[in-house]
Amino acid sequence: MSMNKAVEEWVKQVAEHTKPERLRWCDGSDSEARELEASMVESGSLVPLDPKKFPGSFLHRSDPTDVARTEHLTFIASANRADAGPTNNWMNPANAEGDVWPLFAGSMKGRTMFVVPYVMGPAGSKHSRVGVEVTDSAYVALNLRLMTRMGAVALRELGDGDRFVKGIHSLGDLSPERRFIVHFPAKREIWSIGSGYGGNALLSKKCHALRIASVEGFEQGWMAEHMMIVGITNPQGKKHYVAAAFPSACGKTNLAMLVPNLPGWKVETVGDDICWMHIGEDGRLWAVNPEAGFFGVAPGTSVKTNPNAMAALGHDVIFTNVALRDDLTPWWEGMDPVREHEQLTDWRGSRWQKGQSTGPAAHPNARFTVAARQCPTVGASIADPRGVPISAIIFGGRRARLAPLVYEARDWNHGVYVGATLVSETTAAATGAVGVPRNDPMAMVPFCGYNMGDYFGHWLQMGKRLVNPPRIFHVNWFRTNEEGKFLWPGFGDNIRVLKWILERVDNRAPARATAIGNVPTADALDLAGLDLNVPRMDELLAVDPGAWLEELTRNGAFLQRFEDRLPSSLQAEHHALRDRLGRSAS
Ligand code: GTP
Ligand code: SPV
Ligand code: MN
Repeated sequence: MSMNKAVEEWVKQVAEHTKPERLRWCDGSDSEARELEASMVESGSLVPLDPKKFPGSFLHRSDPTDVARTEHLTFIASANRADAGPTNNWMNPANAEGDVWPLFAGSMKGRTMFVVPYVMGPAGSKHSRVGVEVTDSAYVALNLRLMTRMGAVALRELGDGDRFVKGIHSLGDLSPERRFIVHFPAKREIWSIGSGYGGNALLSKKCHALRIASVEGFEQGWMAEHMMIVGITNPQGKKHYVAAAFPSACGKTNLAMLVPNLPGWKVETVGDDICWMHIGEDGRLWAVNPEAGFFGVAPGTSVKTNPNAMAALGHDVIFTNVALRDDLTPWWEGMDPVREHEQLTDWRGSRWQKGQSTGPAAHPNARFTVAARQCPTVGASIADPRGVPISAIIFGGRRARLAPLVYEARDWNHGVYVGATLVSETTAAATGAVGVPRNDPMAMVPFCGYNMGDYFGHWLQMGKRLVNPPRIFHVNWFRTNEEGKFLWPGFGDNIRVLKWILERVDNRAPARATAIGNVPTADALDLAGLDLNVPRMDELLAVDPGAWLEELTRNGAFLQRFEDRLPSSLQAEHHALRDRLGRSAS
């Protein structure tokens, strides 16, 4: 493998401090992967699945105290606290040097240090970026090989340049007391110690492609977003691409792989989690998926809800924290019913039986890692260096009440307000309470590497530069009735909502203007073949001005936290909404 001077120099420095026993440059080859898998099987950190039913696939159990992102241990180390903003934990860079760097001293003793070069984005695209993660976790190296374009290809892309994001990762002693994920936006560097799980450890994903890239995008005039990307073709053959931002575990992967419950519609999966967007020469917004694989939520994934994901999971998959059947196949809640008296091994490795054991068999944030090319709906556009043109942007969250199934923002600035005031109930993707509503602008609160007041300003600026800005919508698949049952069938039936959205884009669908935006008229949604009665649809599409005024108050308090960094036009949107709600409530 061709070496790069700047990378070599940096790797040497890190090794001098972390003191690994061995150094291994990962080339991304099959033989390398087989070798790493074999050594992990031997050490017990990978369990091979049935080689006939799940060839090339493994189960990994992470430490039980290390099963989700830990937002309270994630920091932005910018020179000024104000540049991290009120939604980030800030760490003085000097304190990072003094308190966190010493934790890396000798942290790789007796271990192998893997040097993992990767490209985010299609090879040869001017939008792509190179990163190098050094890690003492073979699990991380194997995951990065599935999630990114990893190995020799990245060093080729970098050439003899020195512009790469530096990621230093060590498992340390896995103690939450000594766990830190620290980002240095100015020097494009990430330090992560004490966790081997997901977004804490696969530094290409949230740390590089969102926190560092969001800063780079702010400086260079593009956007790094927590969005899936999907192409949708209607029965007449007209295709639109859509990007959607939902908070963690709120439905991006499922929407990206949807199997439409309407005849004649086709779906192409481009990305399921991260989206980098640039203004093209035509003045439109173009999107690339920087990743090359999926790290998807397992529970709830089934042949019924997401057949494309299930088809992708047949071979060469790393499952993390799922349950294991005695025939060495994976299982999780929502996959298929367990047989009567069936005993499983749960995510911790203990025997488990439905109704007899406490807690779920799979961890609620159990995940699968799989290369994107294994998904039947992934097409050629994922590798297109130009990306795909975006016709609509969708924000959404989990709201048991209030937010209607779908509404359309009045224009770009109002859409930015809708994104900035996104509220969603928390999920198992991060540690902490589940089901608590929180403000999560653009689904980026855990992932924006700078002050979100400036981030809102960046969105507004991007809108000004766009010739034909995408229309902006808000969806909510998660309204429930008094018994807590979902009112909307979701999954494949979400195509009905996407159909209306794309007809709005083409100026062909009716809507009723409300204070919060445009809502489908009673007959505008295609509900053919769906058994939903009129009162239920009315409830799903209702806008209650009194309840929205309460929401407005809550959002007003949230936006105030940005003080003088809050753009005045967002403040103006807030007041305009207050006036419209006031008029419709009286
Ligand atoms: P991250 O990878 O954490 O960013 O999550 P994500 O946004 O990709 O979420 P994902 O699609 O994996 O969905 C998370 C959970 O929500 C799964 O358990 C899904 O089964 C469930 N879910 C997804 N779409 C729907 C829907 O339309 N209706 C309902 N009721 N549940 C859904
Ligand atoms: C998320 O939490 O939004 C994820 C999973 O996509 S992780 O990579 O662990 O952050
Ligand atoms: Mn995510």
